[in-house]
Order: sequence, then structure tokens, then C-alpha cells
Amino acid sequence: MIRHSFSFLVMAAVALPSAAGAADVAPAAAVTLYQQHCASCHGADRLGGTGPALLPESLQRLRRDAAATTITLGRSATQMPGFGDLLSPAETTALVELIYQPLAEPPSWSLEQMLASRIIHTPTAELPARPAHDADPLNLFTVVEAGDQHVTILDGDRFTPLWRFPSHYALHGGAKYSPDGRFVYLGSRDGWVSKYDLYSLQPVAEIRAGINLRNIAVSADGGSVAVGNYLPPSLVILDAHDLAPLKVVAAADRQGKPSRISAVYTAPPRQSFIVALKDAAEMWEVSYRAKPDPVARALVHTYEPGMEEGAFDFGPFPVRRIALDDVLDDFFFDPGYRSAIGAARNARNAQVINLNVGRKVADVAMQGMPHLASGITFEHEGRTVLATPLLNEPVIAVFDIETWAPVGRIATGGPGFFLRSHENTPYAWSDTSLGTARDQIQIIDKRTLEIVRTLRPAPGRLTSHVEFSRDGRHALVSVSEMDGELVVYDAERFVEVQRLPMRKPSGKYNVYNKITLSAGTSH
Ligand code: DHE
Repeated sequence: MIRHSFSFLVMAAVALPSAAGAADVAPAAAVTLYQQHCASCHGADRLGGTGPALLPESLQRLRRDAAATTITLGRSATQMPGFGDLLSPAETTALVELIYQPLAEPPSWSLEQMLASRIIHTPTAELPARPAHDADPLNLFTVVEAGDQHVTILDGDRFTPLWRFPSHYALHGGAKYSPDGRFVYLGSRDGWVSKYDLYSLQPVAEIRAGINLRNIAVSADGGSVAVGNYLPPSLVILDAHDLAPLKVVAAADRQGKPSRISAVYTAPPRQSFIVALKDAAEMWEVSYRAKPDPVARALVHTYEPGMEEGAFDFGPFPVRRIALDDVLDDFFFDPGYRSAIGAARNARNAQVINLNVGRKVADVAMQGMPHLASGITFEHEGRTVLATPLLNEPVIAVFDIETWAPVGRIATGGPGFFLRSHENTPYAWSDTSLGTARDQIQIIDKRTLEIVRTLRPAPGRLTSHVEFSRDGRHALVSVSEMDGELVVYDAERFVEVQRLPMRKPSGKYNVYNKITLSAGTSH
């Protein structure tokens, strides 16, 4: 497989094109340059090919100067060559300007294109019955290395890499596992869903389910994978075995106004996927309880507004619409999956939605912008609480999950992205990577809600995501720099055990903690 990716590294020593030079190259000439140098890999329409899509929607995380560096120098460990000898600085700048322009027509991704993109790497019948390695298959970590678009599968007992492979461009959101932990599914921002076998350490299948993907979820019965897309606005249901599309739902409100999907998660006791919409004040529940019959399996169902009778769609994976007061950017479930608590990024309140009755039942004053996907639950003074970092305040907000009453606000050394814990530790670990002190991990005692220790694994360097080992004895921390590392801590004594060099590690996901729905991590 050929993989292209963009550098997030700006090499100051290299003379880069200046914005002033862009005036030298007309936009029409930039289009010609694009067709000459870029189209064969990135697609004549910029929707991607063997290289990633070059659209503003998929390049959100890449600064323009970093894009210019990549065009000039290429990208090591990928098929992206440097064009510094072929393009003048002004031409490079013009190309950068071009790829950050939206397309004149909203890009479409048809079912035919989706089907044509699908690759079966290893037929299920050829997969071995037992692991080909001697590591505990339930104590593996999938580690995303965003720096050079790779993934490392790590033995969680010995902290040694078992397998490192190239991924699609910009993986985002949690890795999702099959219920038995054998397979891992990854979604990339440019629309690819890939499945890998953790027994034989090889790819199984992949499909491009959209152009700009948000996140994926695997059903609790292991049968299907839901894909939430920004572009085209859609929810795609795939067969979890071979990633064949089963249903494509055009994401739109009841009146037909399109909406991006902001997040999709599985709700195991409900046997359904719960879906948040970014541009429509609705939440969806898509049931996977009824299995598609063989005829339905052979057909790919589509669903658009207007097809439903009442609030329901009667095809396989029926869509149930729940009307809300506001859009949702993200949400979190109570432990019984009866309610979801969700919030819009620009809101200061969160809404509690009772999924059984299908309506909003409470507002929760957050006094800040919660990062609910990073929330955790734990027992505190005899009640279950939800704790979530706020993205715009140096605070972790804590709420009673039964009454939604505030329980506390933990003042931290800066706003952070992630909060992680484990049933076997009294501590929760949080980063402060969105503040000025980007290098801190703060350890909170879940009994007192007080910070008991601040760690700086690599002073001055961006430090973020934490995940615990299967037994909760170790906490793995990402130093998310290009020449970064994974720092393994003894979670009881807060002392460093090991360092593993990694290329800008972002998230890491422990198989056991994920499949057992540990309260200390995301699912
Ligand atoms: Fe994430 C998970 C949304 C920016 C790294 N992020 C998620 C999830 C959502 C989300 C909805 C849960 C999906 C899941 O697990 O299936 N993230 C958003 C945003 O809206 C935001 C703020 C803006 C955006 O660009 O989309 C955003 N996220 C980032 C980053 O800038 C991070 C740090 C680097 C990156 O990769 O872009 C980042 N997000 C992550 C990670 C997870 C994640 C590592 C999984 C955490 C986990 O433990 O499950």
C-alpha cells in the first residue's frame, strides 16, 4: 500500500516560500501545477487517491507553512517526494493556497466510489486461530504515531513494540476493538476505515467510507461498524467482518437540511449506536438489534429524510430521531446508558437527554466548554460522578451522574484535553496541554478531588494523552513531539519505568480496558 502524509514539522533551516511570492503565480497556473505534480496521487478533484485528500476540511490540523515544507522537502517514510527542485517558492505558495480553497461544488462520495475503494487484505478464512505472538492479547496497546502516520502495537506487559505499520492520513478518535479484543478498527480524518488482526499482526480490510470522517464505533455484538462523516454528511454502517457497506444514511434534519455528524458511539445495553449531529438539533439512535437478513445484506440500504414514517425509519439499522434544544459537538453516557449528556462547543451548558423517553430532561451548568469524550466516571463519597476537562478553562468539572448536581471544580495548571484513570487506582491523570504549561501531567486523588502530584516527563515539550495498562499498575503518557516518546510510569509511586521513542504519539488504547468498558477510559 502506498501512503502519503504531511509533515507537522517546520524545519526552520530550510528557506520556505513567502506569502508575498504568491502574487507571482496566478490561481489558474496553480491549478495547472496541481494537475501536473499532485493529481496523480491526490486525485484530479483533490478528493485523495493513494495520497490524502487536499481539502480545507481534511487539512484543518496542518499549518500552511508545514504544508509548504512538505511540498518542498517531501515526507520521509512515505511516497511523498520533495518538489523543491521543480517548483519555485512562489509556485509552492500558490499550490498551498490552492489546496486550502474549498471546492466550488461540495464534494460527493458515492456508494460506487465507496465500494470501489474497498480492499480485502486477508480473507477471514485465512486468519489463524491463535495469536502468532506470546504477548497477552488483551494487554496490547494500539498507539497512534501522528508524526509520521504510523501505528505501533505495543506489548503492555513488556512495553516492547510488536508491530509498527503505516496508517492512513491523520487518524483521529479512539481505536475501536471487536468485543473479543482480537481486531482493531481505525478511522482516519480523510475517510478511511481499516481493520487489523491483533493475533497475526496483519491488515484485514479497508474502505474509504467518506471524504472527511469524524469517528467510528463498533457494535457490542461485533457485527457492524458505524462511521460518522462530516463530508459528505452521512452515517455509514459497515459489516464489521469485511467492511462491506450495509447502509448509508444521508445526515439531515427532518426538513432535509444536511448536517455533519459530530460523534457516534455504541451503547451496548441498548444494542444501538447513538449519534450526535453538529448542524441539526437532533440526536439519533440507530438500532443494531435486528440483524439484516441475507437479502438485506446483499443490498446496500440508503435512507434520506422523508423516507421515514413518523420518527422512525423501518429499514435495517433504523434511525430514531430525538429532537433537542441545541446541536451537539460531543457527548457522554451515564453508566447505565439511559441518558446521554452532550454539549455544543460554544455552549456553557450541557444538556441531559433521556434516551428512553427520547427528550432533553435537564440542563447542566458547566461554566466552560467540556471535552466530554474525555470524561471518566468514578465513585466519590458514595456516589458516581462524571469528571470532564474544560477546553477553555484550567478546570476539571465534576458532577453527580444521578442528579447532575455539581460536585466540584478542580483547579488545574491549565486547560487540558484528556482525563484518564482505572478501577485499580485511586488517582486520575490529566494533561494541561491547551494552556501555557503544555508539559504537565497532573495527578488527582479521586477520594479528595485534589491534585497530589505534577509530573513533567519532558520539560518544555507537549505532553498529553494518558492510558493505563490492563491491571492499572502502569500509566503511559505521550510526549507528543515529532521526536517524542511514550513514558511509562508506575501508577502507584508515580516513578518513571521506561521510555520508548515515538513519532509524535497521540492516543493509545489498551485492549482490555476498552472491551471491558473500564470507567477510567473512553469507549
Ligand atoms: Fe479529538 C477523541 C473531537 C481535536 C486527539 N476527539 C475525540 C473524540 C471526539 C473528538 C468527538 C471521540 C471520538 C472517539 O473516540 O471515537 N477533537 C475533537 C474536536 O472536536 C477537536 C477539538 C477539533 C477537531 O479538530 O476535530 C479535536 N483531538 C483533537 C486534537 O487536536 C488532538 C489532540 C490531536 C488530533 O489527533 O487531532 C485530538 N481526539 C484525540 C484523541 C482522541 C480523540 C487522541 C481519543 C482519546 C481516547 O482516549 O479515546
